[in-house]
Amino acid sequence: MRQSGREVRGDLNAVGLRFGIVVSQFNAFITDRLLAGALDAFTRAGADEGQIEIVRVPGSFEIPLTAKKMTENGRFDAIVCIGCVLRGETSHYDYVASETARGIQLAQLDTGVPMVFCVLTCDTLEQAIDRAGLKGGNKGYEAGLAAIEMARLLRNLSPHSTPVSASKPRSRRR
Ligand code: INI
Repeated sequence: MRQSGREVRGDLNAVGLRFGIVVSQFNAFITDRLLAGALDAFTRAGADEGQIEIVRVPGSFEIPLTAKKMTENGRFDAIVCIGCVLRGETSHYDYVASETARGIQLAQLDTGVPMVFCVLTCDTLEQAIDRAGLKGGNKGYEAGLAAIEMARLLRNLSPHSTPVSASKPRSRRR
């Protein structure tokens, strides 16, 4: 399809970017694997250890406040929020899952720092295992890539930057 105008996007180059990762210790069996996935994405994209800070919180509910606090001194280009909420017998799950999601969204809107939502919300442990790279894909890896892309995108959107992936002029179709 013919496009007009400039296209701005983020690439997947992590060189020179700084990342925060907030990890819930609740369901650590799952969240540790999501963390490993995110770190794998950063490393493959060219980041080294010095560009990444990992902060551990008790449960998913504590992620939003911590992520927001981490933005205060402008150290991070993006933050990955890692948790795993498993449905139990009561409505506790609903409160933790929805408030965590809402809090993370509010935190990124308030601060302008991209916060990637990597909080699994699953009915069973097996569903979480399937998403934490033990059998198939790892949502932590996907979250790492999303953090890199969003960090780059926001840099390219800033008023004084030259977009790295602005569309090349296309020849006119007749
Ligand atoms: N925290 C989680 O990250 N996952 C859960 O499944 C969970 N459940 O089921 O209770 C959970 N609860 C703890 C919560 O996140 C807070 O740490 C706690 O309520 C203290 O504020």
